[in-house]
Amino acid sequence: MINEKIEKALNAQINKEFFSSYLYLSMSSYFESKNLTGMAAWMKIQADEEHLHAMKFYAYVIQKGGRAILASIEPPKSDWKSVLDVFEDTYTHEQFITASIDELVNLSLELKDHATNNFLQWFVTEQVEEEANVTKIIDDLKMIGDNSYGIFMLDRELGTRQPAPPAPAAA
Ligand code: OFO
Repeated sequence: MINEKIEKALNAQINKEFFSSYLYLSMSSYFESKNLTGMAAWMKIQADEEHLHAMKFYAYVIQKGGRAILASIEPPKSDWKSVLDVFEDTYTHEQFITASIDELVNLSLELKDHATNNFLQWFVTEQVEEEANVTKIIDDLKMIGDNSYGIFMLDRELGTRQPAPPAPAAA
């Protein structure tokens, strides 16, 4: 049995996670267009992970006896001024997602929904990692500035990213 309020909020989060996947795929496509294949691969893995996040929420709603409702996904941005601009947008978006997860946690506490609170803790931890990863890339990019060799080397490094092992269906 799932509380109606939490069901609605979790469904909204499913949409946000799918949007995240769409946004990062759009960023990957932007990098492809700039021949930055390592960064494109990094963003593609990021997009795939966001898809898994959406599916984790989807599975949880169903497991709790609720109904997962799929809403339309907003078209993401498709152009950026620079590589730094892309990663700064990524960071801003992750902060938005962190705030959204925090609101879900607050709601679960308000409703004394311990199962959902427990489920959400995986995402609380994940967001710390997501923000830290992007912050590191932004710091590197600020150090590199306009140096094209630096961008070339960072592209190579980001291209070595491996997909994370699949997240369990329920935390
Ligand atoms: Fe789903 O963590 Fe990023 O958005």
